[in-house]
Amino acid sequence: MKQRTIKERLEFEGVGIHSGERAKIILHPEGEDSGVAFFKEGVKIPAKVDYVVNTFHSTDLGKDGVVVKTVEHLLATLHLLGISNLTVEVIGGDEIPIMDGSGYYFYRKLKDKVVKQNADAEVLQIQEEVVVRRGDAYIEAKPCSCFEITYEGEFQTYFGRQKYTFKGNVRDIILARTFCFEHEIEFIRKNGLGKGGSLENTLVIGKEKIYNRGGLRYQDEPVRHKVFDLIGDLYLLGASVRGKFLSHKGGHSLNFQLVKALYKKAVLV
Ligand code: 3BW
Ligand code: ZN
Repeated sequence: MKQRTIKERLEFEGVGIHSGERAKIILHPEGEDSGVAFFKEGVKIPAKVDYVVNTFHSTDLGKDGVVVKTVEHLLATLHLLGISNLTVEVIGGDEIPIMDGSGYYFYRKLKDKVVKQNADAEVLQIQEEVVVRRGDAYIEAKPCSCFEITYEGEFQTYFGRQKYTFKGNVRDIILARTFCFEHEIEFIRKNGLGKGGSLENTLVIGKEKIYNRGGLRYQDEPVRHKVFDLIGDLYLLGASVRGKFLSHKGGHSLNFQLVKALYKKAVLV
């Protein structure tokens, strides 16, 4: 696989789900071997595991006191498109716009702008099984020349148990929105988060119903979104990944643990 960037700069604008602030991001093409990075207030933050500063309800990166929040959905879209060289300039707020809560807006604008470069892309291949755990949650990564991700969720309300396996078709996950449970909202807001969260960008799940008019985009939308999140967090390895993944009730912190563990063990192909 060749390295990829974009043909020309692209802009997105919108509210941050946690900060509630409007921000603009400008995606700039970059040359071979540049990698993906964020740029804000003169500081360049590589999209790599070493720069993770928070994994509570989002994945945030930081360096030299500058923070860029909620990078996971944009990174997932870049990972799915194999875009390896690009800088994301963040203007205004300190958070990537949530758009409609899925990767759809990013994907739609980016997909026709992708260009191949000459150098071969780095691909991270899982060489031996790695498992990370926290309480009853775990994520397994196994060797495979494929890229396959299964997510198993046990949701208290409405959805119950759900399991979904992604086998590479972007359409199966790109529309899946972020979600939260009605009973979580108070706690999230008390923590100063979710200020930009609304039915416009989040699937809000009640005990017996979905609050969003229009309902679900997939019958198992939450677990598909969880797969999407993991694809984004895995891109913090700094390269596309090959392997078979199973996440049982995982989230950003466990994803982060996995990425740290893989960083040591995986081998570049
Ligand atoms: C709630 C939950 C999250 C809101 C406040 C009020 C409303 C709507 C939203 C985000 C990992 C999947 C969900 N990360 C904001 C965020 C929020 C995510 C975390 C998760 O997609 O599990 O990428 O604020 S949790 Cl009405
Ligand atoms: Zn998400």
